[in-house]
Amino acid sequence: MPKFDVVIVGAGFAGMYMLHRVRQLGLSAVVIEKGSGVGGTWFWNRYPGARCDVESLSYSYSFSNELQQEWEWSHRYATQPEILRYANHVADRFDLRRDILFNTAVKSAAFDEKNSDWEVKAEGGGLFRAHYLVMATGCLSVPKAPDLPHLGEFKGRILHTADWPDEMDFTGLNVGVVGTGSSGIQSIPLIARQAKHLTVFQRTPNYSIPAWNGPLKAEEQREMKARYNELRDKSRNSLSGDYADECVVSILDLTDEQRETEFEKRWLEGGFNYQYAFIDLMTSEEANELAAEFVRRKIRATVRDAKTAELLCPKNHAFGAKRLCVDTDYYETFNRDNVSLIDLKADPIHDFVSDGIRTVRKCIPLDVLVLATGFDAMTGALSKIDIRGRGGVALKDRWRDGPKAYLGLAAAGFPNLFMITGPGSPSVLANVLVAIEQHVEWISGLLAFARKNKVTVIEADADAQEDWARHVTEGAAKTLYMKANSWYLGANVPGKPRVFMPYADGVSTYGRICSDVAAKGYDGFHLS
Ligand code: NA7
Repeated sequence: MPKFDVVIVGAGFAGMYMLHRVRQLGLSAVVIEKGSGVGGTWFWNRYPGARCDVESLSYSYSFSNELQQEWEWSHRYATQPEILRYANHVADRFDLRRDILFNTAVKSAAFDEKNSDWEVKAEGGGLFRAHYLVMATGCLSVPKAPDLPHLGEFKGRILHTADWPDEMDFTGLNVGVVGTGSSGIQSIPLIARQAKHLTVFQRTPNYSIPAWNGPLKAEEQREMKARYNELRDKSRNSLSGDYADECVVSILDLTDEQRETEFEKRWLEGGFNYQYAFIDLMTSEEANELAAEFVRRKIRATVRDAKTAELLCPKNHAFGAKRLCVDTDYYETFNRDNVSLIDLKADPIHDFVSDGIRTVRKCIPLDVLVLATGFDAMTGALSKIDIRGRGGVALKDRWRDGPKAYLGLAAAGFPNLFMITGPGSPSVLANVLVAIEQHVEWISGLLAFARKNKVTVIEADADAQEDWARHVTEGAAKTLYMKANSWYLGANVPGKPRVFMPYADGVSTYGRICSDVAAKGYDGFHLS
């Protein structure tokens, strides 16, 4: 059985950088990757319109100045193919592929208490041993199982946005899209341009801000790159991990006119800039409602049919409490003659027939059904692998009432195992590239410390983990994130415990805490 210092699961942005850092430490490593290429979420999510909702100059690695200077982004928000090209460029540039095993899914991992290492099993029988196991499995990598009544009766094509074929042409077809989160909102405008007819099945309308995407001018890119050190520092010292300006003014301190001017300015800047408009948007219901109503007015001004506009206006959850969407022509798409909207709250799906879908009120013929129904977020990929720690205890059993991980990085009872962007860390509330780099660098620091100090077993302390879980819950309780049935809370997966999973107090606070823990000799860990 091959033995490595480190087995890394997943060759997305987290796994690739972890491999690079581990090599720099002089440790042996293998990355085990289910897909046939690198890129993780950007490898799988190939649906039309898939693009990052963080600006590309920000959503990119900062660890190598040469890399960040040489790579040219074509657009403000890069498309999935461009991000995947970037991931491949990184893999080639740092010669990562020779230590990545593709087309191999990890099935289980068990801690061997006698030898203090991990035995990792792949589907198909491959066995690996490693002193450390790093889970770089991503927060949004396991599509949620479709929970639609009698879906099996439908004989047309069914696609999930997170498992998209290389080629898909909707010309002349009747298409249905279920789901109006980011994936639905990004794909609907492009599918509508091709399809004969597109029916959008909406359970909950979401807030979406225009991206105003466009080519990134060479001059602008040069200027930004010249300021990269400053911009990256600003990202690390922010709430969100982005270098966009986060306003520190309370919305309630402004006059109506000043407020309107600021909202309009932020709307025209586009994307998450709008969410960062005021310090209290995610903490004050009054502030949040003002921001929400501004978006609703924009929807009403865009969508010509007043009834459709009203259905598209979110009214039952706080602005930003479900992840904000960033779109190109989403609301405009509902002005097309070939697009219709079904409000599933008023007219739920009854069942499927061989050539269509029946809601309670009507039968809609479909050739293709697109499921944009989201993911078993944050814990899905970790629970899917049978991870056994001390005493053969399964991680998914330990997490039955909700995930607990010290700093969102390591779990008590699971020594020498680390999770990149695990539950309890900023992860999905942050620009995830910043969150990934911080975790990878912190874990690398710990591995270097362990080697220097002849530590062979690293394990989170159970009390430190409890305290951390309480701290994460208290941080979220102060916010309006608790005011929506979101995947942040596990509310999208039937039976999943309702626990707020990401760390809401911000990237800079979290980074400082992690640095303090390290400075105190890895306080909260047992090192032996
Ligand atoms: P999301 O944001 O979880 O959106 C999934 C959508 O699918 C959402 O509108 C759901 O409605 C809807 N949905 C899920 N199950 C059903 C069923 N059974 N019936 C009807 N509608 C359903 O996933 P995305 O892939 O769009 O985005 C995930 C993240 O990826 C995104 O935030 C970015 O960070 C990138 P609901 O709101 O639950 O009523």
